[in-house]
Amino acid sequence: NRDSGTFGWKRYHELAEIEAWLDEILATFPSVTESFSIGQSYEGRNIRGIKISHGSNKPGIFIESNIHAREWITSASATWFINELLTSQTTEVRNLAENYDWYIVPVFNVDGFEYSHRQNRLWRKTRQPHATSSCIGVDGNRNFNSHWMENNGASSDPCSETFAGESPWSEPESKALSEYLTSIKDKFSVYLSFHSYGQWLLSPYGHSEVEYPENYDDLQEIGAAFAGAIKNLVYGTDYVYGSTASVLYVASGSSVDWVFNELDKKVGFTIEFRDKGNFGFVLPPAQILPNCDELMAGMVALIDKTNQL
Ligand code: ING
Ligand code: ZN
Repeated sequence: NRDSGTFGWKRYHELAEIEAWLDEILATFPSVTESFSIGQSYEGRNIRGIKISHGSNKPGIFIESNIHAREWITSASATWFINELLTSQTTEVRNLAENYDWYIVPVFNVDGFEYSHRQNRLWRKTRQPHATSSCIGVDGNRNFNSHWMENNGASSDPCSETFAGESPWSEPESKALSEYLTSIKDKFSVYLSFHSYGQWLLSPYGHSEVEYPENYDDLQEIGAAFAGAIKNLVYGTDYVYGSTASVLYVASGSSVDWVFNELDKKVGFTIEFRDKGNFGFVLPPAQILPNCDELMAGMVALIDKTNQL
């Protein structure tokens, strides 16, 4: 059941299609799914999520996807993953589906995502205007209140792609997510943020390349399991793992760092999906399903290893 109905994963879908599909899924699996809302975006759109649960109080896993508008592979993969949790009959996936409470937000930056479909394919930020500049939007992944703007890990220039915002939580989207996550903080233990591109599994911290979490060795073991499982698939794709600042660059005020530091979570990762720059953000639709296969293999290994530690 890789490609069901008129939705499917052979092309990218816009927000209205994703929401219609989500409603269909909720109507088809009413006993194990629940709709939730993070809140409203700057332009007034509802930021929607789906909870998948086969019973009360299983350990929770939260997936935030498409915080950056142009990273379309993230919502394509998140919707595929939702579909797998609900329809796959393989033991590995059934175990994932039935032993955890899943909270999945397939398109977090709804305004930016819509803009990337209609106006500018390579738009990254939110869509709130700025009082003293004609440039629009904030990097949602720099707007969280954890080491905000420290160590040059974000920009104070409204025209920059990594503009951190006027203040932490200046964006209604990040503020709403922080409040929602706080309200369910006892219900989840793993936080994942989907991005593209580069084929990395990034752990905290982003804000510093000299500081490391006290459980960094554990996070590295999880990273090795994740990358190994993906490498073993027929595609042989390489993923590199390590802390965000050491593998990629210093980035302050990210969602994962905030969840890790302020909500006291021990397992938080950013997954940077395909590719390594050949197509970059404009990943061809033919690579959606291969990327999804890698996500599932990596996810099974990540959860397995997390449980062993
Ligand atoms: N990369 C992420 C970014 O926000 C990142 C990298 C991950 C930064 C985790 C901070 C924390 O820049 C992309 N491609 O957006
Ligand atoms: Zn991103």
